[in-house]
Amino acid sequence: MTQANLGAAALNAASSIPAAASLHVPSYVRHRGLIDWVTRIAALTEPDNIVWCDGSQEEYDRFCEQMVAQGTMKRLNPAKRPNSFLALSDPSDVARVEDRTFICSEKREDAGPTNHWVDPAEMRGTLEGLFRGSMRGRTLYVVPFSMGPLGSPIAHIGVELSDSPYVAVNMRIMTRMGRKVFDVLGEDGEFVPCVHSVGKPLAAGETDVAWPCNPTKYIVHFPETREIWSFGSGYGGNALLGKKCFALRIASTMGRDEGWLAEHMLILGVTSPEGRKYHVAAAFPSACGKTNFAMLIPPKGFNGWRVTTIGDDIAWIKPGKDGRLYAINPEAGYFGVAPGTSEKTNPNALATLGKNVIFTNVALTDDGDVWWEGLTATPPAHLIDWQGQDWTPERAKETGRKAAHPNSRFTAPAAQCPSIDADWENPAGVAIDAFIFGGRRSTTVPLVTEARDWTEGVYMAATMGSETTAAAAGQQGVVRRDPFAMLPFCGFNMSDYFQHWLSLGEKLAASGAKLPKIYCVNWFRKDADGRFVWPGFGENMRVLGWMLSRIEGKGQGVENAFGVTPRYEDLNWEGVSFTPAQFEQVTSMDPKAWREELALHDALFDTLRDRLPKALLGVRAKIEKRLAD
Ligand code: SAT
Ligand code: MN
Repeated sequence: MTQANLGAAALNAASSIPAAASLHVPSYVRHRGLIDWVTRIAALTEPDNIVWCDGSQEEYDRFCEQMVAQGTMKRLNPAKRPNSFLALSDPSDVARVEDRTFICSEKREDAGPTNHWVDPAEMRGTLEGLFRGSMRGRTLYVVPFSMGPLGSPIAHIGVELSDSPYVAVNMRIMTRMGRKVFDVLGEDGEFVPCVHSVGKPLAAGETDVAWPCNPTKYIVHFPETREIWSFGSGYGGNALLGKKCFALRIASTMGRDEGWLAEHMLILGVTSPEGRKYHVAAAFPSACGKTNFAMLIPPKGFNGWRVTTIGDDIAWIKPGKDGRLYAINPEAGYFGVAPGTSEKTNPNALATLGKNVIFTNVALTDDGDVWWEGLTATPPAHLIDWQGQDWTPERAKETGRKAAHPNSRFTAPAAQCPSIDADWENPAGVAIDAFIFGGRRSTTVPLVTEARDWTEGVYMAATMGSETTAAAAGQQGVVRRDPFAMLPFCGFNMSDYFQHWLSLGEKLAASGAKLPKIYCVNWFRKDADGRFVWPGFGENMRVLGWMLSRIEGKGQGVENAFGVTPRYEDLNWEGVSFTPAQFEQVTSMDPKAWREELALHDALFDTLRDRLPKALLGVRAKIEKRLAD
């Protein structure tokens, strides 16, 4: 970020700029623009103290101790869960707030019809009102962070100014946070300025007794000046600004301008028994099992295969000199959904959670450990639930009260994952062989389909639909279109985003490179009784195995209305009993349901019509024709 741009970042606040001395700027911070910006934000928000985070273990321990002393976090039993904590949020602050999330581009059309847009000048006025004095009685933490390995050509830097110590400690797990970032920044390096306040100033002598937040919430992005302002929430995706706000919304616009991709994708490696290694990036909406898929353990029948984890949520992907696409995981930790995580569904995640974890909104056991729905088949006889209330299985049966919030989370260091890939911190990234797009659909969409070409793949991804989950506030279980699993995370016009994908494909193809294959999957088909038919989890390896056989040019499949699908005999069924009839249930394509599906694609395209790439309508026409044949 240049100094000129930082000027734009400052709200005209300078009422009482604190003396430079009260900033306590460490000697290793040499970036004048950054220091000026911190000065201006401090003048606006009026914190009692300013702490420049160095990212050390000692500092992390100190912040955690402070929160324990205040009662905003609880230390778990060190014998069971060393160096781990539980935070319980305000019951109103448990998920991302999409209706309070704004993309304030200069022009409304650049945010597009699927984002909430407010004129940037008007929004700056609103923010100035909200942030003025908002940190009174609190400490402003200066949190420098790198998204991606420090100094990687694919990485970028941000600095978050937050009045939440919970944010500071979570950012230390989720990003490369601390002093070294200032070395990379030097005197004038670029960074994305992020300002965050829980929006609850304290009176003199007052301290927090519970999770601070404000009923009024604003999660605001200025794509042109690459700034983020977040007010009123302490929850992950709203407050850990390196994650969805920077690594997706702002980074997607950087990618549009600079010719790369910021995607809501896990990245995994698969190695065959012969030692051939492939890399796959896969997009699913929040809370659809990305973390489980990224840490998959191959089932019986896949002896000698290995799946390794590079990332579980976000991928930054840049074209290399050889025309291939190289991906890094910009994060350094997992902010995963706890409920449903178990020894059976994801043993690697459970092993990752052994120590050094911050849990949010899970239940507390009587011996000072954690529990959530799905962790064990039988719940403990007594718990303190996520709202701090006594909880027993009997009473829960009557009331339906969950012990852990459905969107309760763990924050854990990626390095603790047993399946972590040897290349997960490789600054050059890993070369992507396939993209997978998936949604949660109980009907209509088959288990797996391979796009015949890049454009058909972009169509599949663009028209993805999914039943909504608890990761976002709002009604659950309704199908909504979620193009590329990016609907809540794209920082610009979705039609321009589609065009960006199409153009990138054309450019790479023109350079003679082999493009990654594109697949559409659905693990979530249900039978007439509402039960999942596909066993999922480790068994998803069977689908992955088919994809790899296709990449190697060996696997068979049949042409379908919507790409190429495997027949029963094209998958390896060794070690599992899954009948051809069951396979039919998860792969069948009902022409009537598909005509209805196409009508839903049309509805999306109609919303996006102003800048919609014509090529997508061409694919749609071909699907319709094949359905009629
Ligand atoms: O809340 S987060 O955005 O960090 C997690 C998610 O919704 O995927
Ligand atoms: Mn996510």
